[in-house]
Amino acid sequence: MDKNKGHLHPLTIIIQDMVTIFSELGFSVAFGPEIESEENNFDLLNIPKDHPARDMWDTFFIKNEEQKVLRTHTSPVQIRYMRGKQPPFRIISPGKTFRYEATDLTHEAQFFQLEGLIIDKKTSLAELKGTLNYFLKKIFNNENIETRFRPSYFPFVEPGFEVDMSCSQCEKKGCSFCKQTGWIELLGAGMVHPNVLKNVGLDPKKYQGFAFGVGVDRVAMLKYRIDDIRLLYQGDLRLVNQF
Ligand code: 2NM
Repeated sequence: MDKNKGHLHPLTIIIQDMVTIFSELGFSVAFGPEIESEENNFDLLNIPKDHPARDMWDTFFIKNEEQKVLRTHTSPVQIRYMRGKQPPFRIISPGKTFRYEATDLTHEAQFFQLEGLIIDKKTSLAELKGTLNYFLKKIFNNENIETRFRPSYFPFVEPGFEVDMSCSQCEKKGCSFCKQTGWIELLGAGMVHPNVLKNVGLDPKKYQGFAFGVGVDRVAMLKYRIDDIRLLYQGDLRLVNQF
């Protein structure tokens, strides 16, 4: 490739690849603002004010703007999409997200997330698992990838899971990427909580759904073997010219 011509950033490449994979599964792409109301970012997602669950997200608040935050996830995009529409829905929301965190090898205050959402009369954890398995095999270009669901807590889903992927580097033999465990924690997921459905005007007796969230930076780091997330945001030509 002619390095002088300019080219896409690795994060852009990954997001485009993810959009292609989910488009093939019938998902449309939804966007929303990076400055959000606390209502869309928290309340409607079943994360009430003064509830300890809110501490799961280290939040940037906008100065002199009552009840406005930098979105801590892209779920508020899905809240906006669901409100006032009739299911079935099948959407992904890729975008920038923000958390008030100290920066290190694996944390940045600004990063990218991609969340997915399906709402229909009938869905299942089997469909969630099938969707995530298909996605991971495609994005890592590796048919041997498996997933492992561990029960976990997110206020907006019930049941909720943390999803591990079998290590794409060592095929479960154990290596430095997976800290010798053979598994890599990669996604959060679950069945959408009835309160969230009610909050956007859907009847939880009529509709059900599942949702998942994945860190785009983390996928890029694993796929391209980048060991410091900060390299993705420094514009260093020695990194970006490799793509
Ligand atoms: C995750 C994990 C589990 C999620 C839930 C929703 C909504 F809006 F439907 F309630 N969107 N995304 C979700 C669920 C996100 O990320 C770790």
